[in-house]
Amino acid sequence: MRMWIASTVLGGIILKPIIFSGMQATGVPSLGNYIGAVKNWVALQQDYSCLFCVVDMHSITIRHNPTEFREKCRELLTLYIALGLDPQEHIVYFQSHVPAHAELAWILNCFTYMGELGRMTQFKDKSQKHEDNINAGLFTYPVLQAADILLFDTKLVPIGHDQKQHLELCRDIATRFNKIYGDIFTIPQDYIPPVGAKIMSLQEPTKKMSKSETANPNNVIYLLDPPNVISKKFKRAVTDSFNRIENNPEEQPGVTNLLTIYACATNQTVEQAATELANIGGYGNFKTKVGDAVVAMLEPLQKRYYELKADTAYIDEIISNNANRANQLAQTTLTKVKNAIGFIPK
Ligand code: AQP
Repeated sequence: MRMWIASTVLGGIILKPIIFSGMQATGVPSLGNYIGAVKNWVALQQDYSCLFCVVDMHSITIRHNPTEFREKCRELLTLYIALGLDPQEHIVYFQSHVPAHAELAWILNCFTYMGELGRMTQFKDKSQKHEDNINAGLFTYPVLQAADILLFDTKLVPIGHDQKQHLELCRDIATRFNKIYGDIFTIPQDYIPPVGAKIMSLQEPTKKMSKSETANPNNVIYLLDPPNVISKKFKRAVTDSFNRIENNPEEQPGVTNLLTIYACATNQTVEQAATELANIGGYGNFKTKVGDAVVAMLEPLQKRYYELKADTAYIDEIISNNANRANQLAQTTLTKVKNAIGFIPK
């Protein structure tokens, strides 16, 4: 099965539609990254051929210590596998191991307008967050993201709400390119999970939970937080003075966020979770219950992570083998694009 994706696509017969998704190595992934992204990727592996990328090239719009960055990248790839992504049947790899990402990004830069990039809310938010380092990479970030997706004839891109605007831009770039050169790119669609597409900060529940948050670690549950730390963070989570457990994002953002987390951790709808917890007896008990559910969900995944981390030979083999498969697959679209533009073949 190892070459399944490569052989079916390179042979021109696509048995299953392709999914591409990625995550930046900007910190230990958060509970938001798991619920909003990876948990869904795991489920989607059944019906799609998937590429799951550690987008290390995207990650360098902020500065890192090289040794720590290397560790973060490896940690994220190992976590992908511990969380349930399958590197045999699908492809799990580092973006920087596939030069075609950067090549296609440059080409797509020439088909993207400054005005379009200037409208991206993530660029505006991150420019405010990193005022001393508003680099061109941050500005053209969505173009590299478009290249990631379009390189593999991707049909479906699982994303959280925060990435919707970028995917729309990707579709616009692909459509523009296709209008000039014919049917080169597959136009991708988004997949937004029905629950948990935006998990909020525990202390400031009107803001998204983000893994690179460092100002106050109580805002974020990191996937490798030990159980006692997870419980403590939930106990400190901000709620309100209504003293009722309801799905009411406008008036009760903190409670609604905890309810959503509980629903995702116990595989129920938010309404089912609200009914179950309505009479739990106060916010203290409610927060303990949510903490316990998250610990129960994460503990086996953490155990698996530490086992895999210790097996360095196995992880090395996956890194090399999966990079080869991704490189092989990436050439099909890149060659089509280069030919369409008029570059002379090697
Ligand atoms: N809070 C969230 N709730 C649901 N989904 C989320 N995602 C991120 N935060 C939440 C989804 O996780 C995937 C990977 O995201 P990313 O690392 O590429 O970048 P991001 O969206 O900027 O995530 P972070 O955690 O906020 O990273 P930093 O702090 O580095 O900016 C995406 O599918 C995203 O929607």
